Amino acid sequence: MKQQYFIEVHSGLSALLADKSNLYQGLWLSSLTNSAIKGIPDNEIVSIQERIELVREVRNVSQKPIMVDADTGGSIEHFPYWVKQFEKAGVNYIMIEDKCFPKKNSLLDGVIQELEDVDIFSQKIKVGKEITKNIKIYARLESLIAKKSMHEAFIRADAYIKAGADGIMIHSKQKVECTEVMEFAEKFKKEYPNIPLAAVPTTYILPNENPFDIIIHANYLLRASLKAMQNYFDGKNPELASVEDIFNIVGK
Ligand code: SPV
Ligand code: MG
Repeated sequence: MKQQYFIEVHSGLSALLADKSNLYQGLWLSSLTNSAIKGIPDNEIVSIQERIELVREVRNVSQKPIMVDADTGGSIEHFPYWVKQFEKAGVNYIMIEDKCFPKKNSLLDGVIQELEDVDIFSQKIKVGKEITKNIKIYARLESLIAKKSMHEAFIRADAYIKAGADGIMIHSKQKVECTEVMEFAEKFKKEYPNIPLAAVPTTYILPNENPFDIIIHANYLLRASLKAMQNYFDGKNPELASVEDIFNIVGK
């Protein structure tokens, strides 16, 4: 698989801009930014209906592949319903993370992160796969976020692949250095050369040469626009887009 970059979008407008960029092959519908634009924390308060509404908004303006960050995926009973609704809205990939509902954002410092039971999470993947032929389901490993071992991450990766996961994401919040995701990736690629592997380098920096198939810039557009709005309120005289810029992007 040729390496692909996905960029976070949180609105039709950000999706229009991302759609025109050659830097990115896909769109990431982040739970963090879908919550933040509503002014609320990233802990599964935003309803599934609202998440689906954003997918529709984005799909309306872009044909690029959409990967939805579906948090924990809810309960085993609810997950197939989510998958079906996301499929109808035009999603290509769903990523679910192996934390307990309601999850807390993985990049928070000073919180205890609870991992879901391996068998329950594997079952969630299985029921999700049974309901769709079109959507790829990626399992996101939170072992390193929860301060568990690399060995634990591999036990989980193996179980999730056996349950039918189409790809794996290894998450980490190492600062600047990326030794843990690189160690994981090198071993993973030897053991599972045909399973796509994704990374979300927010707090760490990946070298240009790296073994990941999908690299997700998970919050960059929201952070860029937040900084511009903060500068405006701080009186820093930021450069503003013109209203013609708006017309040119969204139409007249
Ligand atoms: C998100 O973008 O919502 C993510 C990635 O899940 S992170 O915030 O790094 O957990
Ligand atoms: Mg998220």
